[in-house]
Amino acid sequence: MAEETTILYSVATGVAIITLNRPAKRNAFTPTMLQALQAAFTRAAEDETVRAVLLTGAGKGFCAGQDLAIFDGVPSPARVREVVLDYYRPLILSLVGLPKPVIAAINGVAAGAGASLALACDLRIMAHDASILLAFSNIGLVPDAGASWFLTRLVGYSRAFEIAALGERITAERCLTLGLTNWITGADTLGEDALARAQQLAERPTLALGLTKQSLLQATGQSLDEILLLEAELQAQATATADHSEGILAFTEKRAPLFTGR
Ligand code: LHQ
Repeated sequence: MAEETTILYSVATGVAIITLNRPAKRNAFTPTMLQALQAAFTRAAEDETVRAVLLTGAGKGFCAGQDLAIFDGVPSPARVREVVLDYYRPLILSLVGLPKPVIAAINGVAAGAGASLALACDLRIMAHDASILLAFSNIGLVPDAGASWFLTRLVGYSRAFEIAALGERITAERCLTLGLTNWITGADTLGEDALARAQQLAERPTLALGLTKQSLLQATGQSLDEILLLEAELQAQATATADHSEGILAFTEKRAPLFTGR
């Protein structure tokens, strides 16, 4: 399969649908694919008609993480450091910096850096038979691509350690119990349900959601007063949006608001 087709991109009613598309390899990442995925995030960020992003995988898996076959054996520490810093770091930063809600529709196993990618999304919906697998320790590696950061925030240290150290598949049911996924649904209804959730998000006040993402992501790493100051700044920005004016008008007119994302 040509590299350029490893990431599919389409837009439907305000939702950018990004599909990891190397199904024969469970959508394992090659460097070119990582760059194409980052470009897709940038495209979704810049397109004003896009108000939510849906990320999913083609075929049986969501993403198997780094393609281990491309290294032709064990890569040098320098090469691994380079891949993690030059490809995964900007990818994850572009995902969390994307000022629109991103929902992962986890259609199969999300393993290694594929799990990291899923955990970096704002929301997750999983098929009943999907799973999350911190596969790193199974090959003697440590969590990367932000998995340590996201996992500890989502489930706390001890559960994060259990999941990372044992390298067992976490079923969708357990992900729901642990708070690793927001929703689960049938394998046959995942596409439809994920799109409905994304469309629901696309009808919300997009700019305010982007600012909300900023404050929530920073909240755990900063002091209360730092967050109080940040919230004041972000609130001032949100106040200047057309969606805020519409929200106030709709409230006074006792009707549902019609947000335009501006
Ligand atoms: C794969 C992969 C894969 C290549 C399935 N690579 N082919 C960053 C930077 C630098 C270095 C190191 O790491 C990192 C971060 C990481 O992501 S490290 C973690 C990498 N990922 C893994 O260790 C997961 C390895 N894969 C698996 O455990 C299983 O394949 C999973 C659980 C993902 C899927 O299991 P199944 O559904 O039973 O499928 P399968 O094992 O039969 O795989 C299907 C095909 O996909 C197969 O190819 P083949 O040609 O034999 O049909 C696999 O070789 C290939 N594949 N993962 N990561």
